[in-house]
Amino acid sequence: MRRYSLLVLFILSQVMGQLPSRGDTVYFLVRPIICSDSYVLPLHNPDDITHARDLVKHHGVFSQPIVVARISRDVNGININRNYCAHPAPSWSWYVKEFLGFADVTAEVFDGTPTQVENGTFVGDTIGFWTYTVRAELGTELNPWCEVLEDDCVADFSDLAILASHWLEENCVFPGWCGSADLNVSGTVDFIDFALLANKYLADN
Ligand SMILES: [Ca+2]
Ligand SMILES: [Ca+2]
Repeated sequence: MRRYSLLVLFILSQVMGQLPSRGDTVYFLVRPIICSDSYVLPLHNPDDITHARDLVKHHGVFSQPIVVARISRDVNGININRNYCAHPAPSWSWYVKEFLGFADVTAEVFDGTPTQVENGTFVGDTIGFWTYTVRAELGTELNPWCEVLEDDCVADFSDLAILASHWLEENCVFPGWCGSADLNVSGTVDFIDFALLANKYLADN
């Protein structure tokens, strides 16, 4: 029995060790020298985080400055990936799904910009933008709701009023997303957005 328990503990520790825990994620901002547009890079591995901090420290002039990552255009809920070069930071309709590594060079097919991903000029699912690198650390508690909710990071009736004023609007697009009422950047303001706001309201109040 004792041997069985130890085996279970061992397997659990191995599985847990391979899963990035929520507290391990550190968010970084990837942008060019002039902040024209940007995207959010979540990192879990301590070595990757150290390298990203070195890039910030040396203002991007460091080895392997290019971020190679797989992206997804299937946003589920509120998107952590926003353009923090603008204020308030508008949500992109895509995000970094998987960090693949840092590189000195990438193939031309991976070069582009966040804006080109958004407008469909860049159609691939792997990015390695040549003139973009890690320029700032955003911390571990990045809260995208703060960019959406009226006046503060808390869901209240003023936010509900905004959602109601855009109710059932269609053709919501970047950067406005129908006055930020299209919370999940799906293109329409509907019950899914209402459910997202309702859940946030229950969590905040
Ligand atoms: Ca509010
Ligand atoms: Ca929506």
